[in-house]
Amino acid sequence: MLYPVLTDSRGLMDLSGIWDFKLDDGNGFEEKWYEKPLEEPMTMAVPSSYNDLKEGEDFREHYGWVFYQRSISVPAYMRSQRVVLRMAAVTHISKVYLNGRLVCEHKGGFLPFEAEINDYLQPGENLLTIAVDNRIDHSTLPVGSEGGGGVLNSGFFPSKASKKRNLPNFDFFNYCGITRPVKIYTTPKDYIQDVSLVSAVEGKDADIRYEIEAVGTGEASIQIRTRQGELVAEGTGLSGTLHIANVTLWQPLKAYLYEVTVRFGEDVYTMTYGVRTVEVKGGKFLINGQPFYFKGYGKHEDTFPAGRGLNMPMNIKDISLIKWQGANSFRTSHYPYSEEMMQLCDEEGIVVIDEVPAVGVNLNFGGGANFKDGKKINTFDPIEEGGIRTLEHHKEVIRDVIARDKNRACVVMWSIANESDSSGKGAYEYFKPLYDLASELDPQKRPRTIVSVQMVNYKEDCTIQLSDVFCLNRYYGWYTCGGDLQAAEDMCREELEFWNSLGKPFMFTEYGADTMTGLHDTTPVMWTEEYQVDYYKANHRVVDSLENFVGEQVWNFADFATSQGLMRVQGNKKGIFTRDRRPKLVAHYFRNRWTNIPDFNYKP
Ligand code: GCB
Repeated sequence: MLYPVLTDSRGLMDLSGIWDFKLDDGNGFEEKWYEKPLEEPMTMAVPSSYNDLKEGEDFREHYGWVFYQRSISVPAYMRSQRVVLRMAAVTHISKVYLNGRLVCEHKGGFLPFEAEINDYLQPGENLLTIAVDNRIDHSTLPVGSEGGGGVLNSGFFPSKASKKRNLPNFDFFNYCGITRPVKIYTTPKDYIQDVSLVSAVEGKDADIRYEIEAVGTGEASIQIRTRQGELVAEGTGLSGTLHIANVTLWQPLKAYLYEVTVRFGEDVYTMTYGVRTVEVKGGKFLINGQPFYFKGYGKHEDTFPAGRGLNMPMNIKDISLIKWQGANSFRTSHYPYSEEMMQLCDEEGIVVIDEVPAVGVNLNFGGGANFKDGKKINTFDPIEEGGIRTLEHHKEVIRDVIARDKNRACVVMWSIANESDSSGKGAYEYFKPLYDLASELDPQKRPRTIVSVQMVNYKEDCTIQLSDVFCLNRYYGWYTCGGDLQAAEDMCREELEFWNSLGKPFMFTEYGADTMTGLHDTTPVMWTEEYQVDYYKANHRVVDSLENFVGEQVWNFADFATSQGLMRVQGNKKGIFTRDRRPKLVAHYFRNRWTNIPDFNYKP
């Protein structure tokens, strides 16, 4: 799906601002709140998660629907074109109404969706309402406990619930709302629907295969220019191959983007495009033919008080910190990030592992989420017996993330899930079609992975058969062997030697230790800043000696908000930076390590 841009043929309006807002009291749909102005509404920022913007537990932990509303008008000269309403992300389920009529419904909180609204618009003011449901269960991605569990951390002691609430089967706060911009854009009636670009590089030259998908009739053409405006290649027709002589490649941390202009009839669409190749060969991960070493992080879109709401200044700051530290990459744990962040990574040369929101596809976790009628349920058990119901939606999110990000140079690999039950019975049958789907849909045929959870039976992990790169989340020295770093190092070495022997590239996509900033000790103990440094040193003694180990992404870039729990101190504290981006001791350790590790050819 194309990102909306302003061109000679296309109009664009951003509906960001203060909207009216109301929590559903259970009567919102029955009383048809979407038909008239909300009574006694609150104010609410769009885009943003709503949870931290008003006070009180009832608000922060609201379970169910909320209503957002504002009035819009679309100038008459724009209404003569095709008018499209586009939501970049609404978490998790939404119904969009214009003047009381349902325009569209959508499931999935991290990917864009849109609808043509010409038939719903009237001259003058129009009432736009977006109802948003934040409930998660066995059918949503991310996955939550069924039916709204109420008990947090009951542990050994009897506990009861005062109300229904979301019980995430994942470790980040269930922020929700209209988290990314809502826009209106227009196109001519005959228009460009999609563009796909794929590069092949030979010596100093590149061939760019292009495909334009268009609706209606018209002549199609494409032009590629340098950033200075010099024309380097052009073609006509809906598909073809363009040749760029003396190409400037997009390289990690040395990004170069060409300007692409596509025309179809009256319609014009412009975008940037970086030329680079990605390939897995033997135990190496090649970018532009050179063995690349990933240095970076698992991140979150998580800031105060916007929650998961688009925070452009923080995105700029984060990229600056990534560069300060000598890192070159991150994973969009655990959901696709905003289009603005992906554009920034394209511009700044940050290498991205793009993950779909499939976190929690694992009923071995979770506060009682995995028991039905007193019987243990396995993740991939038949649906009637309580097994996971995510498969169809999982296909949708893979389809949608590839449709959105397929042309991005920064994206070098798709992550199909995080910490799924990949050694469980039925896992191979569930995941094989998803890997196939990603290959089928991605014009660039990028490598695919599932980020795997630490487990005793790691040799039974179905990702061994399916992944192009083995991505491991491992906590030797924290969740196992916590406080005994010698044992941690020994166990880590034993497992990693197994992965190294398989002949494919493998890497850490998570490893880390919770650390309270300001806690210090001469003898490093868990939670101190010194322990975090020693934890990483122990792990590095192992990975530096393994030739197929192609990258280290720490958990996490910064401290982040989670549900409340006995293991969380106002959130997860494994950040290299605090939530407000101050460095912990370990940030300096990594700066020193990473500025001494080259981006290419680190391993012999
Ligand atoms: C994991 C998860 C991540 C958690 C992390 C932790 O393995 O993938 O979402 O936040 O562990 O800190 O426990």
